[in-house]
Amino acid sequence: MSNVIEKRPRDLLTVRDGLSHQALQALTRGEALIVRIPGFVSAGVCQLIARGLLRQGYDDYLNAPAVGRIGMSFFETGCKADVIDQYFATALPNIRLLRNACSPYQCPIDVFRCAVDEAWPSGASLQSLSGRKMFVGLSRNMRPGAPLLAHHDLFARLAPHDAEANDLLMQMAVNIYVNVPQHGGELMMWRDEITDAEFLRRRGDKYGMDIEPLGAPDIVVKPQTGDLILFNARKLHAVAPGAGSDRLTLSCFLGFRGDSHPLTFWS
Ligand SMILES: O=C(O)CCC(=O)C(=O)O
Ligand SMILES: [Fe+2]
Repeated sequence: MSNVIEKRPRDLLTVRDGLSHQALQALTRGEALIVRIPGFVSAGVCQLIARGLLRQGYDDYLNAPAVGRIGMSFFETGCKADVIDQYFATALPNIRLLRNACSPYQCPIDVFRCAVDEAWPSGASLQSLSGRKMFVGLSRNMRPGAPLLAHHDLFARLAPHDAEANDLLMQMAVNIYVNVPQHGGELMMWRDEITDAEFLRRRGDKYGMDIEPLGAPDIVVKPQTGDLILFNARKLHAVAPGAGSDRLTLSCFLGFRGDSHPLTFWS
């Protein structure tokens, strides 16, 4: 008879002493679904960076109308060769654009990249795809009233023939919350995973699935300004519409390929 007790992952782990190896391992070992690090950026600096981002200005996603962004998400390429070329041509210029938008403050994604490299024994670096450096640090603007539809994020779907996109053991989503509306804007997550084929069928011609028919989410987290939140992006997740002000984030993915492999960053 087995005396192994199956342990359900903790829904949310709040870490108050900053990003650490243990905090990252809680996710990679499946011990937590969401890790929250409060105060990664101070509220005062967030306010100033928010101004810089809004001054820079947001364009809508090519394939997700009503979601504003600075920089391009690899998700927008949708396996189209010309959009993939556009993504790589703008990757490094867009990293610099975001850095300038945050200036004279440090771009929080740059600080995050250093902190992960320092915390993870095998280090961490910017993801390349077939020798081309990817973009990292996408800023999203969810305007009042706009939800982010339910979805999971899967690198391999977007680069089915690239080895670097097909050897991930986990894809973590990373968000730094630069401005959070007073009401709404919660991150919602469902514990059950669905296959990508089922996801693509159920989302139809939209980028994600409507939230209502999914029923109540298993986990709801209201981010606070300055939070760094990491989660397992393979779980269905969505963002509730906010009210009052824009919901501004800086984001990336973090790829895990095993304890002795470097982590990688991309957007
Ligand atoms: O903005 C958020 O809280 C989550 C956005 C998201 O879907 C992601 O980072 O993968
Ligand atoms: Fe996502």
